[in-house]
Amino acid sequence: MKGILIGAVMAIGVGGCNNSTSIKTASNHFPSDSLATPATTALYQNLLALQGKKILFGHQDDLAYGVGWQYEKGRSDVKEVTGEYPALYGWELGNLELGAAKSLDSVPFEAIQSYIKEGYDSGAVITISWHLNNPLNGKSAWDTTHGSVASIIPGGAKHELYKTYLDKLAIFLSELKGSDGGQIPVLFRPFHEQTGNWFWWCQNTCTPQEYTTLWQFTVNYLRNNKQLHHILYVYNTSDFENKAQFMERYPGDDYVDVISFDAYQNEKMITDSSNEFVQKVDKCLGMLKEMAHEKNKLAAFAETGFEAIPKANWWTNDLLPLLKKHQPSYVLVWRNAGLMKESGKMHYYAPYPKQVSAPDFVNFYKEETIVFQLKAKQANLYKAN
Ligand code: BMA
Repeated sequence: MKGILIGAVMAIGVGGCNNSTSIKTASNHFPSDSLATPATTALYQNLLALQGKKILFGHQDDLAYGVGWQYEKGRSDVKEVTGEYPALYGWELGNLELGAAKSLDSVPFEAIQSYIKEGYDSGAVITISWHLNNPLNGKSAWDTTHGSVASIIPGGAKHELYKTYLDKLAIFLSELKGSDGGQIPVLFRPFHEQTGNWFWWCQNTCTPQEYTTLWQFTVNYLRNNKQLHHILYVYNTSDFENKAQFMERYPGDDYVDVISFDAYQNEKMITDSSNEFVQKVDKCLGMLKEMAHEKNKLAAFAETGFEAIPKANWWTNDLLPLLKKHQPSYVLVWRNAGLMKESGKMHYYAPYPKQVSAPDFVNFYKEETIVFQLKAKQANLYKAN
């Protein structure tokens, strides 16, 4: 077992005797789901073995659209700049719970399913977010009505309605099959950024007990009632002050595989003498690494970016040193929506050809420690080692 894993890991250039401890450790650890499929277990263990050495680069909605284009087969802004696709694809399921044909970002769910298959077939990793509507009142994910979470946990007035949301999610997830016929493992990141105050599941609308009850109920329902065993669960906060705050709503090791947070750069965070984003993320990634190590979980920088990337060297000056120092398992930048009609603003987080940060992104891409699609494929992430 150990030998083959070394082979897989060496294929992307991180083998050698120094790694034997972490490789052995990784194959001794299992996903939180004791019935996880072999491919899901392999993915978890392979990512654990790579943690501390390689960082997968991910992009939200990468294959569906980019700046100035939509639904053109084979296109990807990341590929058009670097020559390669990302190693990780993020997809968003908001509106699935309503039985809609398209996501809240207007991507047809059938298309998302085939993009997920395409990503998996190419050896990349899939992660899913869900800005689901508030079952309490039918408003969006950004509604912050107090008591929303309380209303959907067992005993709550909207519990049965919430179960219908999960039923739809379960169908979508169960239909994810690769060309090899196997269920496609997904990193599912529900109820994200809960230390913030902008979603109906955030800390200002529910107690820690209600949040963990919702999380555990959700996982148990998908795992036990729906028999879905191809899911790795991603616990996620926004930026945080200390470990106690990060862990306040942690639902338990049996319900979580990846611990992560989201943080974005903006112009106001940069002055001549300081960079608030770098300082903040340095602190959070450092704490995250320690907690992941203590728990034998994966650590991830689940969402980041600088909207419209106005800083030409953002990739190698701001982001890369943070990644190299703290070595999370993966990093994902948000979607390339382009011009937003409502705000008139450009909304994108990966460069496109000729974008001001494109040359720097190529330098980032060339970094030995950063993984795009080809290195992910060589690592054979879904095969037991
Ligand atoms: C936000 C923005 C929104 C989008 C949402 C869910 O950060 O990108 O436009 O609807 O994520 O994907």
